[in-house]
Amino acid sequence: MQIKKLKLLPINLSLKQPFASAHETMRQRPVTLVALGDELGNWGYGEIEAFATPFYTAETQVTSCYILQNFLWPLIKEQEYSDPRQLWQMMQAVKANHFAKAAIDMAVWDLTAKRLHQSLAALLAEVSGITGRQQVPVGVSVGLHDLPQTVQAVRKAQIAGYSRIKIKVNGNQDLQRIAQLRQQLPDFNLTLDANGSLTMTPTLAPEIDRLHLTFIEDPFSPVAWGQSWQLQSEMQTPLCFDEPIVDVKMALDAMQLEQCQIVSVKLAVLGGLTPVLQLLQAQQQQHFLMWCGGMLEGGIGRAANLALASLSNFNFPGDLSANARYYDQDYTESLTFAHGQLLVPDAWGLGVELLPKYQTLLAQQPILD
Ligand code: OSB
Ligand code: MG
Repeated sequence: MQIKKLKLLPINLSLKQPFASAHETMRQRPVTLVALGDELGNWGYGEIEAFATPFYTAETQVTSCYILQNFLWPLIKEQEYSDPRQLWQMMQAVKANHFAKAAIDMAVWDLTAKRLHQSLAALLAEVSGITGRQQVPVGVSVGLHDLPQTVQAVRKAQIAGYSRIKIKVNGNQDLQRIAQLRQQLPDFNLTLDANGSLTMTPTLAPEIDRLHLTFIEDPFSPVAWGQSWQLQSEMQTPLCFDEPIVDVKMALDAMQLEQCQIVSVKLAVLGGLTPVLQLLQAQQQQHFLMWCGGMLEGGIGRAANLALASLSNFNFPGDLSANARYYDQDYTESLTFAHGQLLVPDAWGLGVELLPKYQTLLAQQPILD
């Protein structure tokens, strides 16, 4: 097999409502659709998940597109391959730039599954040897709000059937809002994401424990490993790493050094489906819990996350909400969501079609050298 053609289509999605975290408030979600064409005329799709700004990660949409087109594409163009993992290996001559690599890797896996007349979910189950699921229970991530708005958002998510609700918090004093929320709504599967905004104090562990969380994500900055170990050793609540998990080694080190008990896996942050498959393989030896994180994906990125999260080794409902939770108008058809579960498509590849408007726009894009 050979990849012969590359097209890029920038798409700016408008969020239904601003999404605020300790890092920034997002109103728009720019993504770039990456289309790769093979020697038989098939196309596979990937999505660049970097943000417009470098506040969450160093890469941005502009830098990812630049690296993809000028450095990654020449490494894989017209190279003979029989397995997507070979092309991923060829891209490793370029340092970091995981979002750019992930977009290509996603498109190559989509293309490969299409050529094999399989869904991507079925192909991933086959290559990993892990049982796949046809329906995946999913969670929701609620941005920063005041208490009444948080209560309302949680109630709405409960009605929609989400089986795990994550709430963003900003700073130690914001834990009081969650304690008040817990008084009103004591019984649901709650996690918090502090995006590194907490400070270690002698009372932090009991303050978190009394919230009865399933786990707490990223209390401290990604470099504050000593603090995470200390907090975890004082606290019953499991600690989960998201932002520090930028590659397979980091995930394994975090577990081995007892920094956390759970990892949030984002295929875009790790650099594609290929490194996540490596992590799943390592999980067979070094048992640990993981789940599928989210990055406010557009239609293609969300479908790739779902294919991955369909593997039964993902131990908690992922941040993989329905397309309509974020966007009135996504650029693909929506995944089927009912009773807090997403249905894994069984069409070939990612299993979602671009909406006609975007098919037309993509057709008008030049084929890049
Ligand atoms: O920290 O998990 C995060 C969104 C953008 C960047 C980082 C994060 C998030 C979310 C939302 O929490 C996840 C989602 O629902 O897509
Ligand atoms: Mg997070």
